[in-house]
Amino acid sequence: MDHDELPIPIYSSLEPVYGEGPQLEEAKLRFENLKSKFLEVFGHPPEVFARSPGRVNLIGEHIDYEGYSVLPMVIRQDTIVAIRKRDKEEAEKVLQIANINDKYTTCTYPADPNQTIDLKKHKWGHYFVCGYKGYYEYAKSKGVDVSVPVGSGLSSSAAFVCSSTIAIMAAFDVNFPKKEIAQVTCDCEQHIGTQSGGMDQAISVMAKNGFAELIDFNPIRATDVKLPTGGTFVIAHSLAESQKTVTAATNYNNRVVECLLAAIVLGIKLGMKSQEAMAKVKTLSDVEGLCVEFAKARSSKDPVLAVKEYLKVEPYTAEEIEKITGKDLASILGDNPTSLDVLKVAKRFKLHQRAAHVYSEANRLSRIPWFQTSGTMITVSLSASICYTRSSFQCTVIILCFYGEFTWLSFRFCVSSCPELEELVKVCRKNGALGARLTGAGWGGCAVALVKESIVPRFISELTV
Ligand code: NG1
Ligand code: MG
Repeated sequence: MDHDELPIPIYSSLEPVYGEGPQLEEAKLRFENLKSKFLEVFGHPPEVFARSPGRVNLIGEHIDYEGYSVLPMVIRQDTIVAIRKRDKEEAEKVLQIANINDKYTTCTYPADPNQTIDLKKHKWGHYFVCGYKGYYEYAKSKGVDVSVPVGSGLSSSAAFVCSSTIAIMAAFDVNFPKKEIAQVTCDCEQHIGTQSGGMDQAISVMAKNGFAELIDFNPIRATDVKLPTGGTFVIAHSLAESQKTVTAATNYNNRVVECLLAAIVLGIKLGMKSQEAMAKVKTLSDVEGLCVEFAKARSSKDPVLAVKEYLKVEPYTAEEIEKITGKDLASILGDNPTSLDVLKVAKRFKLHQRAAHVYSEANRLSRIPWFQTSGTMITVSLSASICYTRSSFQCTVIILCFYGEFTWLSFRFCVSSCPELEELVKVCRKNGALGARLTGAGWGGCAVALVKESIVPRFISELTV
């Protein structure tokens, strides 16, 4: 059976997940701590544990929500959720969510899965409620106790949402194929107010030991990619926190909205009727086909050229877009409250830059020859250097290089809108990284560096403050 069709494994022991030796010992200790904290807070031991790993994205940034493939891999750091379903007799029908770290105070929510998450008041427990609501879109029952430890290293909201969803499923003794869980968790993290694309949840649920995964969307699919040996990806935290839910209106969701508007305007410029564009076009990948069709009459099928030709570089005002579409922006955005929040603060819309980024990043990914193989990576010899400087998304600049006979996927350079991360990337490069860049949404968080195995210990010690 296809890996993605398998149900999520519920382990009866930790060995298959953590292997053996110090890692397993460390994991056992975490589970023991979680168990005693649970007992201390709720007066009962947990019934089940669920774990979901965090991830690092190697290439394909800010394109998952536009329907394009990405290449993440999971990391060992994870989130563990312990759960117990309350007995029917137990009085209060509430969700109580506690954390092993006292910094995160216990949260209580109604047991009603139809509750609305209060996005104006951000609480860490909201992520659990995302999983809870998502589960109920699948199945029905009530009353849960939970204790959650903080993930270490590269923490991920998706790891929390996924482990919560899996724990809830396990507490209710149900299981689904991985690709269905991936879709449910992608959809339910949207309750937190970010219009995320689904990469993080998909890789957390569908990862396979020893591989990165090429993740495709619509429908979600994972293809194993074996990375070259001899190199190590080192992930380092810039210590700047990216508060994506707080800054969503100016940062993440702003990019999603700009991409949608770019897609609709481009669709119209390429010949679609305005009504048709607004009804059919949801992402830039929806318009790509149109660029190709339209380009038959022209010399190139490259959507980047269509962007150059039809979207002006100067940012658009709301009035300009409304004139092209014949509709006001709020109704184009379908009265989605998080998109309307974007409208409240955005003065201008960078349609050209966003579309150019998405098409060229997606193109770069698709041109990597090993993605054309259906199974694992093949060794390719590629003499060309693909160099691309990206400033169009104002969160990352990447140059990717492929060297001669042996392929090194090398992240050469990265600049971000966050000074701490820029600095960290420079430090990585100065200390011998073949390349380094930020990973994920940006505006804080982690950098990923590709380092030759032989220098890893020295590299890590240079980076440690
Ligand atoms: P991070 O960096 O984990 O917030 C976000 C999105 C991804 C993807 C990347 C950019 C969530 C949960 N994840 O990741 O879907 O769009 O940014 O490539 O919002
Ligand atoms: Mg996240």
